[in-house]
Amino acid sequence: MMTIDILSVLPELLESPFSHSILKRARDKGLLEIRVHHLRQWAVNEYGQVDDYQYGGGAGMVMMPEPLAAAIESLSKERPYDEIIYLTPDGRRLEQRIANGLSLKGNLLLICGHYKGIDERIRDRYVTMELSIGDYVLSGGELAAAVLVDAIGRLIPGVLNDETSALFDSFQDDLLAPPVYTRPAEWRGMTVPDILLSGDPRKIEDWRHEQSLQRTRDRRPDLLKGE
Ligand code: 6GU
Repeated sequence: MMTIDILSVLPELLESPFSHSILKRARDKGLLEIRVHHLRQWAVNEYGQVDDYQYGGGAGMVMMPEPLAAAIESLSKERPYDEIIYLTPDGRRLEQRIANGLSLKGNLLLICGHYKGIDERIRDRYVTMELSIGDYVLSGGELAAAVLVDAIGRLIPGVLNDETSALFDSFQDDLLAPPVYTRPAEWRGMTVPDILLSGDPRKIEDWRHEQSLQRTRDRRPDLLKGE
């Protein structure tokens, strides 16, 4: 059983993403537990304050160290974390191999930043990994956390069955996935490639691989160069 705890000031944003489809199944099967914690539980005062002005001036608030430290320490007493991950646009860019690695861990704590981010000392003291989901700015870390949990959750052993196997995903072998078709065999004059109807598994496998290569060359040559 993998446990993912998430610290957030907007836990409402994280209610739906884990309650459907494959992540729902992972939770129902007891393979994944997700707990979302409201950072305000650890606020510094009765007003629920968790952020403050930044030293040195400038627009935007910074998440204070005390609530984050209290939350991290309190949750860490319940279960030791393999990684404490801060979602931030200046983190390492998430890619498939990182998700693969994280899917084999036991307990993860995700910290969603807001405003201008969290006090640097929390990063220095507690955070073991910093991840971004791409080179653009989101208004908070929650949607990034949802993306990360989805990418990890579906890889946990036992979550996917043969039909949904992750082995053939785009990126799993640094190639994009080939095109796919379903019925009808002819739709508005457009047909399905003959090979897919041939019933010859070898030929189909070769065709798919060739299509994957072609598609990757056309769209993402950087993947072939191992960039
Ligand atoms: Cl992890 N957080 C925010 N706020 N923006 C992002 C991001 C994370 N990754 C890409 N953009």
